[in-house]
Amino acid sequence: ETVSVIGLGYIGLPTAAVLAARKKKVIGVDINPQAVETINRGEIHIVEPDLDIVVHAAVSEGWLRATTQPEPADAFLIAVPTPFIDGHQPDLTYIKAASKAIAPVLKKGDLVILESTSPVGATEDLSEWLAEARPDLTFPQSHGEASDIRIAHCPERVLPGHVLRELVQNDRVVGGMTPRCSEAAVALYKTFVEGDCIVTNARTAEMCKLTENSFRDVNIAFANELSIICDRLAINVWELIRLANHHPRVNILKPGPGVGGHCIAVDPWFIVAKTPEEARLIRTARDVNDGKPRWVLDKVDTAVGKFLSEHPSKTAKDVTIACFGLAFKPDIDDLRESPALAIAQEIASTNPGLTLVIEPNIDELPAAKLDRCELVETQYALENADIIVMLVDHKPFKIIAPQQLQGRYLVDSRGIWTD
Ligand code: SAJ
Repeated sequence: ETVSVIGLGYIGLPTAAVLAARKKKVIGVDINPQAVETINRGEIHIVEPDLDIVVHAAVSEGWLRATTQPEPADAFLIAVPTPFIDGHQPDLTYIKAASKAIAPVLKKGDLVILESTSPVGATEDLSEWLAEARPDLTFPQSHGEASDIRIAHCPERVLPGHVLRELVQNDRVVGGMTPRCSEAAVALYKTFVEGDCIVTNARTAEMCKLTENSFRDVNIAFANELSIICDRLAINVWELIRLANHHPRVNILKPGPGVGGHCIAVDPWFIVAKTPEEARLIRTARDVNDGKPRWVLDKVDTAVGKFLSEHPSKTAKDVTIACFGLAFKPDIDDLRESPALAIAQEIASTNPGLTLVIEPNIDELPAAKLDRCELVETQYALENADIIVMLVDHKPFKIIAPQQLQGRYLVDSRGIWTD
């Protein structure tokens, strides 16, 4: 049995490698020729702990091979991006392109699984696109259990940084377009998933993934809103949350500078786009979280104002601001959709003085809008900054002693120093 994984990114590549490690013949397909070359050399183009070792072994033992052109296989696993476009509408272009690419090589009996996080109905759309391209084959929407091709949606739910472990250990929701489609998909996942494979239909599986990330977004929004309320009421929100969480049925998440990454800040919009009238809380949570970076920036402005009023001999040009952290969450190097990065960029472009950036997980600054910044070590920033803006609670920042912060003006969006 050959499995083809379409899209060799943060989900597709680890999945391909794990399948190959279970001695499945895997053909990885990606439109990016550099990624394909890198993988065929046994190397990787993304950052994920231990993935390099697994990919290297899979390629050198001959179980995994990458290509830009789809080839025949028995199962196709689609793991391509589903971003949103203007107005927060889901963009299914990559799924459509993947379906057009695999349609010519499909044969009777094949299984197609959509893993990409998708709005409700996308699996049915995929099936339609395949049916349009292959009128000689039958598909579940018209032929049910008798169809030539089986189609299912099985969303991935792995946490970046723990992908290899979570791919194997997490339970999987398997939503077939028919019960036999689910059965075929479960059989494939059982080759590497140690968690349960729970069967449902495709629409419920789509909604399930969106629900999980919306649940987290709403809960983070609650924490972020509390932090703004407490600031207004002169209450330490970190202490407040600690106290409230002593209640056996209360578990409040952590406020921060906003919500980043490519999932939690995106997926709730897929629900809002389908049901704008009904999804009121989900939309508001997005607004609260998206508004948090602006609130942090206002706090920075206030701190600068205070510094200047207490140092009358200085002007705005003399103020050095240090931004601690750029990544979208602690202890990773991923800057995509990072509120910390957005805040640092805004400070860099508006601060007439010096802006310092401390990000222990990267070696050089991304070019965009940070050209007026300096990437420096923690110690240098602590000695030279007037205003310290805590944006990401990376481990090395947590051990900074309170006396090293003395006399500095702090904006601590993560509560690691004001806890
Ligand atoms: N954040 C807070 N406060 C918290 C927790 C998180 O401000 O208490 C922020 C983080 O700093 C970050 C953002 O939220 O900016 C998202 O981080 P995260 O760790 O919650 O999630 P992701 O985006 O790394 O991964 C999520 C996971 N989903 C859930 O936990 C429900 C993961 O399991 C999914 O597979 C992934 O989205 C995905 O691909 O959808």
